[in-house]
Amino acid sequence: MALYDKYFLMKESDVADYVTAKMPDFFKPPRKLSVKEIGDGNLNYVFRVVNEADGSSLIVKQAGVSLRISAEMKVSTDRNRIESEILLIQDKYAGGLVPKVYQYDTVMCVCVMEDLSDYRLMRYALMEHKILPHFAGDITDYMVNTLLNTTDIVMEHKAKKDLVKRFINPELCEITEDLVYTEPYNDNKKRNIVTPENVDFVKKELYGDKKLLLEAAKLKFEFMNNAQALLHGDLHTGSIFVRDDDSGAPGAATRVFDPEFAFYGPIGYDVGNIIANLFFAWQNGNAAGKHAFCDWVLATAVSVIDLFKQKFLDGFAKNVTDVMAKTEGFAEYYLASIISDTAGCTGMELIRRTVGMAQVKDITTIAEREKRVKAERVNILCAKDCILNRASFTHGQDFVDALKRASGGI
Ligand code: SR1
Ligand code: MG
Repeated sequence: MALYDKYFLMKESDVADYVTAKMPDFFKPPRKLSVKEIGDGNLNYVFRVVNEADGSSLIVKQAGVSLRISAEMKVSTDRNRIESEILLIQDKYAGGLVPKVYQYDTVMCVCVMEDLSDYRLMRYALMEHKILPHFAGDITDYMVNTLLNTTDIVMEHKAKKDLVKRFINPELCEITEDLVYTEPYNDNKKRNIVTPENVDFVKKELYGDKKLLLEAAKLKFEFMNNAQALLHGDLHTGSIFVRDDDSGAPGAATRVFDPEFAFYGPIGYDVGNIIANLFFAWQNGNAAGKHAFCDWVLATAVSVIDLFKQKFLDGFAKNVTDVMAKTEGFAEYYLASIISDTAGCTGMELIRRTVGMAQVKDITTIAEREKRVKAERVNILCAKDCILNRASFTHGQDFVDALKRASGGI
């Protein structure tokens, strides 16, 4: 049996032995372990291990040296430690909304965690046009609790700086700096994927728009330099599990996972990712003529922003420790800048998923060509509105109005 004292990338056939060696007491006898690789992301390998004798199960997630999306892209396997450690922190602040970590292993770059197989990926539920009534409430609890509690507003400042150090994540941040904040605006690495019918549109509206390029550059440096809170860092609907709320199972209907892009950055990056990915779901529903679903998506986007604001201000008043942050008017000032950053980040995510190398199935599976071409143009126009006018975004309705303006303008 392997000693696991040196890293190797496991295959399905290695995982049962690994679990038996590392967690000898987890599966009760009689044991008949089955293992299946179920990874769906761009980076890692995810194995589901089930004891067929009693149905108990867990997840083994291992970081590979090169990425699944591209063998040429190499990223430090330390991302697995970052993910494991942030999940433990988030469990403290937003318990019940993240998977439990049972154990992590910095040699094999493995995190062993709770199996959430009674949940499914939110993106796929949205692509079936499912309405998720608890989503806005759950995700705003998650965001306010994980983000506000890791800021200088609440944390003792030296303890916060310690976290900044622990979550320096240069290689994963570089992916975001390239894929979100650079390539969509100039295709400098020739990795953009542009639908042929939209090539001229993209040249004019993105590569050729100097005002947009300047604002995108400002947002890039905000992303790199505003160590505001410990972010999830990749909070799209493929990083969220949801469950049919009528299942009667205990626990929240929503679980947020996969925070390997975690680092100290601007809060608006996480919130903006949620809004942009709701808009992708809206595009998919709109192309399929699912009007009730689309209305729910827009109402949810409004609620996400407005509930976030309300919960953030409540949490701020209850938990603020910094003496100067208690100054009258500061909480509102601080929150207003988060909402305008959120608008900017919504725009950046909308654009990068439309023309960058990592696209989203909500858009790429729109089968009717004309509808897909239009959806992409609407994404880009909506994004530009969010980025260029971000200072005037204050409420959830402002985000939805931007989508409606863009949609009406095509
Ligand atoms: C090379 S990784 C591409 C994308 O997948 C991840 O989920 C992040 O969103 C990243 O930008
Ligand atoms: Mg991921």
